[in-house]
Amino acid sequence: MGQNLVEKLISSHLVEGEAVAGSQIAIRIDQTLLQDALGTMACLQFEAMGLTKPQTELSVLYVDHNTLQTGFENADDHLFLQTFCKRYGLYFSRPGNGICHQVHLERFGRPGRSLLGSDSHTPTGGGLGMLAIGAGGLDVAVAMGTGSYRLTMPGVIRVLLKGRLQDGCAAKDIILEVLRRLTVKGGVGYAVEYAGEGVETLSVYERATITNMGAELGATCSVFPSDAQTLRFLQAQGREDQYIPLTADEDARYAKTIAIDLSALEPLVAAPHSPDNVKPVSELSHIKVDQVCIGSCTNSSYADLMRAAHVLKGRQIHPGVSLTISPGSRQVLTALAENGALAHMIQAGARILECTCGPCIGVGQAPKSAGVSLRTFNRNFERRSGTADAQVYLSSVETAVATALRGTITSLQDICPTPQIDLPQRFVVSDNLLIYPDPDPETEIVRGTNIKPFPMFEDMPGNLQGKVLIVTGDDVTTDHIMPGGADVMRYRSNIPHLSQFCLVRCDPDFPETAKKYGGGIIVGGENYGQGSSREHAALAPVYLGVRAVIAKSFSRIHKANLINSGIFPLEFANPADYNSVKKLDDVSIPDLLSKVEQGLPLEAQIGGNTVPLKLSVTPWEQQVLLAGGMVRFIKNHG
Ligand code: MIC
Ligand code: SF4
Repeated sequence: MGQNLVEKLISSHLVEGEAVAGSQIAIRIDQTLLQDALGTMACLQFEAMGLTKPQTELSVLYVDHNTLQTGFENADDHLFLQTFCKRYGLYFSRPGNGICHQVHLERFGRPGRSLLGSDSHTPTGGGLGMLAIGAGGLDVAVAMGTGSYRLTMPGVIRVLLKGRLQDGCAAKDIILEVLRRLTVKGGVGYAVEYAGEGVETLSVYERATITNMGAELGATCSVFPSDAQTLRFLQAQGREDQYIPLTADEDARYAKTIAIDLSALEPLVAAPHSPDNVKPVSELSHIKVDQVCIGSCTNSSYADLMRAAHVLKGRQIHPGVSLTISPGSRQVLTALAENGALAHMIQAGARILECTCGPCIGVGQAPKSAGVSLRTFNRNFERRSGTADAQVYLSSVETAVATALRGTITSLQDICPTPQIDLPQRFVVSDNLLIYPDPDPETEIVRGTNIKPFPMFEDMPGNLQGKVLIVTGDDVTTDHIMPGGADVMRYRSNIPHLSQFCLVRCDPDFPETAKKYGGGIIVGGENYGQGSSREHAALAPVYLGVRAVIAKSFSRIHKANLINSGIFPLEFANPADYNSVKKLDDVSIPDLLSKVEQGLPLEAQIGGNTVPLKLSVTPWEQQVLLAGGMVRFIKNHG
């Protein structure tokens, strides 16, 4: 029997286990990606685990999230990261060089290679035929130090693309259609593989938009074949020698297949407050928009911004709209500056921002009160923009630029034909904001006062007792658990301070309640912890004394982060029991540790009821939990 592309990529990296869906495997990691918002903590953990040398082909650390520098904290973190890279031999991408996923695609992405990144949108690399997976910073630190990563072999969903996109439609509409059909939970436990004749009509940039937002499906990764489009992209980057063709076998099998006729797609948007709340643009044309933001790791490539510039040329944005454009990388910005496209944007009234995440993570450009913002980003979770009552819609660049001109949600078909953009034969490749590895073990790592050592937590008690500190609803995101935004993000290397913001978006009293009762447990609904890979959403709760979360189900990355932090991710054996739990109920889980060790059934007493629980973890994860988290585990076992 033949193999699908995901199976091929995994088999060629397998170091433990069998590439059969559901089984526990370990894979070799060729490349790692860290970004500043998770990287500082990951570096502290790398040191705390006693690791000393990257075992990967290449490891890169990007400064792209925390670049606002409203105080000394971010700049201190940058220096810490730069000196860490120097000491241990990592590439360091300086602030201003661009958003990690865009720069990685341009400079390091390579078909057939594996990449583990401490950012949930690392699967962007799948657009280049990579096995690219997102994880928490700690998992990336371990992969960097040991060269391998453990995961559950995903099942594979095939998305068969037929036909070709019509005028006004874009790659973003393809992934929005997939989200509409599968929802934000639909990819959990799966990888998504794109196939069919429609694939060859999509450039690497368009493919990367699609694989990027596979994160919103909860999928382990998404991947496209490596073909003539891949070669063309690598040529433009001066890296054609790294091309290899990759495709699934004809008789490959899939867990399921969904087919999308590209010719029948219409422009779509994700309405507030979830990327799967997808609606046709045609239904929303009455909505007046205050702000349009073009950028983020989903839609800030050369092709995206050139299309925007062509449409803006000689036109003026609507007086009621503020249009921001954040180029994905310095390479993109340089190309736009050189060919004059930047001038068209500026003259049309666009506000040009730095090549960083910026508004996507609530760092600047918060909309006005109850403002409507249409963004080419990947997440529109409530409050993520920085304005509590803002209404954020997600769309393609085509729809965004048309909307900026009209002032209401508009399809580009109503303004002009979609401009066709060709890649330059060769981009101007300049790596002068990339510091190449040149390890020097004598380098002093400079730690600013905001950088607190990685906290080592207390031993897990044999019997877990306490209060239910909060009961959340379904689909709670890590943005709820540990908010982004400039005010909070600059404390990413300071868990004690950060813990004061923990879960305040669900319950402003959460940190106080946790302190008052000396910790306790969190109760969650379905898909608890979806979204970002930030392990701070586990480290802050554990700092506040939370040692178990009981939920109906968990998202993949957050569950791994809980385990790494020594928090038990327990599930209701009967999801209906969730309904009877109330805030401040007494909870006890007697003999938790010994029962887990002996594989005995688990149950909790919650508010006088007996509630059967499940712990679905691998034998390795069980050991990590029993050791009190990954840092202790690695320290003890090497
Ligand atoms: C995000 O988009 O939410 C982030 C900020 O890039 C996160 C990473 C982080 O929280 O540091 C992600 O996607 O994993
Ligand atoms: Fe940055 Fe936004 Fe992409 Fe996260 S989703 S990496 S914040 S641009």
